Formats: sequence, C-alpha cells, structure tokens
Amino acid sequence: MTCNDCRNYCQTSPGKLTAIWDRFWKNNQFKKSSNSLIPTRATIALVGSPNVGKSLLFNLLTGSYTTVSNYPGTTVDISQGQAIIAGQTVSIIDTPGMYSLIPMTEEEQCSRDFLLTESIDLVIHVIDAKHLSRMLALTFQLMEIQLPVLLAVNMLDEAEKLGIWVNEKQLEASLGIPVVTLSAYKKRGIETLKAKVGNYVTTPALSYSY
Ligand SMILES: Nc1nc2c(ncn2[C@@H]2O[C@H](COP(=O)(O)OP(=O)(O)O)[C@@H](O)[C@H]2O)c(=O)[nH]1
Ligand SMILES: [Mg+2]
Repeated sequence: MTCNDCRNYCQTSPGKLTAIWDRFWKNNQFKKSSNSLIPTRATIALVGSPNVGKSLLFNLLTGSYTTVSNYPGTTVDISQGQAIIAGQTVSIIDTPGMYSLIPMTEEEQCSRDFLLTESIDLVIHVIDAKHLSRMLALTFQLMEIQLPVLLAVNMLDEAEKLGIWVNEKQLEASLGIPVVTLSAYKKRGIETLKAKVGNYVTTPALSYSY
C-alpha cells in the first residue's frame, strides 16, 4: 500500500508535513552569516526516551551553533545544529523524547512523524545503560521500519557504579548494528561515536540488513 492509499484512515499527510519541513529547513538551516553557508551532507537524528542524555550529546556534537524551533503546528521544541564529522558538515537533530513508535504524547507524535516523513541518513538511538534491555524495545522498532540505526549506550559512568558492564562488541554482533558505549557527562566514547557515525557520512550507501 502506498502512503496515499491510507489517507482516509490516517491523520498524517506526508506531503503536507514534508512541505512544512522544507520551509523549516530553509528558514533555519543556514541562519548564520553568509560566509558560513556550508551545505549539509547528511542528516542525523538523536532519538530515545526522555532523560537518556540526547541533548547533552547533541551539545557535545554541535557546540553552540544550534537552532531551536517548534515542530510545525505544535509547541514541541526541536533543535537542529551542525557538526563536522569525518571532515563533512552534517546536520544533527535533537528529537523530543519518545518511548515507542506508538505515540502517547504530543512529543512522541512529533518524533514519530519526523522519523517517518523525513529523509534521515542515520538514527542514533540513545539509551541508558542502566536500563538496557527495557530500552532496546525502541531499537527493534526503529530497525523494523528499516531506518539505519546506531545504538548509543549512554550513562556508562552510572551503570559502572552499579556494577553493570556493557559489552559493546557482543551487543553489536547480537543486534547487527553499530553500537557505541559512552558517558556524555564524562565525555567518554565521543570520538568512537564520531568515528562510527563517520561511516555513514563518507559512505552514504552503507546499510545494514536486519
Ligand atoms: N551521569 C551521567 N549523567 C548524564 C549523562 N548523560 C546525560 N546525563 C544527565 O542526564 C540528564 C538528562 O540529560 P538530557 O541530555 O537532558 O537528556 P534528554 O532528555 O535525553 O535530552 C542531565 O542532567 C544530564 O546532565 C551521562 O552519561 N552520565
Ligand atoms: Mg532533551
């Protein structure tokens, strides 16, 4: 079934949303002075439950040149910034917290709509290492809808204090997607994250089969 076939049953109008987002990007993507108009090669979205460290990670990746806007038609904040990864300028989006692709709140609805309607080169699913198995449910949902997913297991410092150790390589082998363990708070694992994200920036055709 194509998207248009289900229009009568669903509230989301992909064409309309895309048009709104086109305007959003045009207004916000190159807001800085004209000598810093650097085209963005890839779009990377940070997604995950509330309070897992998405915004802290977003700030570490983008620095202070960010734009905060309302998601079209809502009062939900969505931040967009740029980062240099593997020598390329990439666009990083900090999405509102979501537990599942089946939305219960306006924030989740915005994040879900964003993921389903926009062209995204990589989704970084940020999870809390202390609640690994519970949070993997959304990872599987993202993989199921064929999005390119990188799992960022954050809050490693807190997990380690509780005696929880995460085996990055084993998790990568089990899930079949790239995994990075990190502590955004301690700035641990950020370079490894950038290196793995760099694969998506320099090799756009790279994809994983689940
Ligand atoms: N100990 C620890 N705290 C973190 C880490 N990452 C984020 N935090 C803290 O967790 C809280 C929520 O982070 P935030 O980035 O706002 O989460 P978001 O809701 O996913 O955007 C803040 O107080 C952060 O400073 C981490 O790796 N370790
Ligand atoms: Mg946040």
